[in-house]
Amino acid sequence: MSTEFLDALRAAIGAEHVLTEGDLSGYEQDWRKRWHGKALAVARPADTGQVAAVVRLCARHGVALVPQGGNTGLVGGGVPDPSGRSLLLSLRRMNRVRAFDTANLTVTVDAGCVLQALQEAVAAQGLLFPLSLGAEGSATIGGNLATNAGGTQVLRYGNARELCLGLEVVTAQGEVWDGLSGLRKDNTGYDLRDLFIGSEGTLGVITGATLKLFPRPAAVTTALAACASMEQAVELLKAARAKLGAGLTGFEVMGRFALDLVKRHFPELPQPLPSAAWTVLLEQSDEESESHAQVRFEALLAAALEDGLIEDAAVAQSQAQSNAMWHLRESITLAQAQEGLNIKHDVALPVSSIPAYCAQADAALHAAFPGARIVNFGHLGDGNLHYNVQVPEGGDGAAFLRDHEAEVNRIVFDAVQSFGGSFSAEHGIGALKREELEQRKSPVALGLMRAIKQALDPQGLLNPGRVL
Ligand code: FAD
Ligand code: 2HG
Ligand code: ZN
Repeated sequence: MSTEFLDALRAAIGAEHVLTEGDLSGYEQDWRKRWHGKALAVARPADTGQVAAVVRLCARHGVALVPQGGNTGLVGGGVPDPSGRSLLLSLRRMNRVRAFDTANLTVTVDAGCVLQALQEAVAAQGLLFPLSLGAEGSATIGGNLATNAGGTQVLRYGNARELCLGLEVVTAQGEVWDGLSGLRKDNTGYDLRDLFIGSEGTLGVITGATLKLFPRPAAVTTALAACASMEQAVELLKAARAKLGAGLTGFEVMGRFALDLVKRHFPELPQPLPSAAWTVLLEQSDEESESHAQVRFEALLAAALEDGLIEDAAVAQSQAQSNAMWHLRESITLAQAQEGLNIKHDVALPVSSIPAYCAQADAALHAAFPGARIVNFGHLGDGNLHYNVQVPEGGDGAAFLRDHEAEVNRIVFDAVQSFGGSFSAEHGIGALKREELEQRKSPVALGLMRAIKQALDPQGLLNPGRVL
């Protein structure tokens, strides 16, 4: 069967774009190196028509397929299982910017466009595509939409869902749904676009998207502030919102241990506030000018200092300093990877509950696992923490994960649930959080999700074993 299938695949997209030999680890292993899969083959179609042809072949031969963009996902959703029976469908060759409509403030792109390449193409038009995340040099628009990615600009611009006006999708049957509309308003029945966004490759293959663009702000300024406690960081957010309004475009928090790990693995990165218990990174976008932005920032920080919300602050005086501040923030994930095995939690909470959540979860974890190191950082402005756990210093990481990962997760997610939070804010479910979904989502919600999956993919060939 598989020879016949592979021959048909080669005929459909060209033999050189069907990979079965050589080092395929870039497709078969995830970014964190936690999942090591094996694909029947890697198919690299060139356009939507070829994607549809591949999906039709899969449907005819009963072959499961795993869509993949940049393979930067953090929940094991974009790599094949180890069976060697599913097809890895890589969208990376589909990387064209199809069309700008600058009057409508939209751009239409192929799903395999790399996010950073799109940001740059949009900037060349004098406009802004605000989605921004640490993996933007490799992550694709299709992957961003399939996971409903968040990142560092959600506070002002929303997550990937809010930035998408239209989609083009190849269905499980290999039909093309052309929903590439740039309309801001369209209440003509069920919202199919929103069904596919965040579906992690389980309902259809996203092949194109029409995205919202924005005018570029006149100035973007960055500052770091030192807070003695998470309570103060939350109070600072309140003050920044009140003083900067929609001008506040980023509000990230970094715990001391997260930055100590960065210092250990990237000692060359400047840390202007080396003893802060919590470092907040604030970003402001200003419609007037750089000097106007600096004045507003300095007024906000001076008042915060006077009110005891912060202990110290550093305002970036140049683009290079601003880049260095962001680089510090984006390096935490890399420092954690260098440090060794860890357990990631991407949780959402009402901002008002975050200090109490941290106190409760920290105490429960330290009581259960003395020496466990909590790497707490994230998008505080969105109520989204990456509340990660690094195994005890010098401990056997693999043994710790094998013996304790489930209990660590239970402690963290029980605390999250007790504050009305979510166990997955922006990374999705993938393979990693299926059990959590099963246990913590309501039976009614799960029933509806299964009915949708059954209706759209009755053969169960799209990314099986992921999400549901
Ligand atoms: P992949 O990893 O290739 O795939 C992810 C999922 O989407 C899989 O389930 C896959 O099957 C599906 N998929 C991919 N393309 C398609 C398609 N065309 N059609 C249908 N399904 C598809 N995420 C955030 O939300 N915020 C962050 O701040 C953030 N920072 C990160 C920083 C680092 C260093 C890293 C490594 C990751 C980060 N991520 C973040 C996670 C990840 O980058 C995002 O989830 C990203 O959107 C995934 O895009 P991708 O193209 O790499 O998708
Ligand atoms: C970030 O915000 C990413 O940097 C990655 O979502 C988070 O490494 C993590 O846990
Ligand atoms: Zn994040």
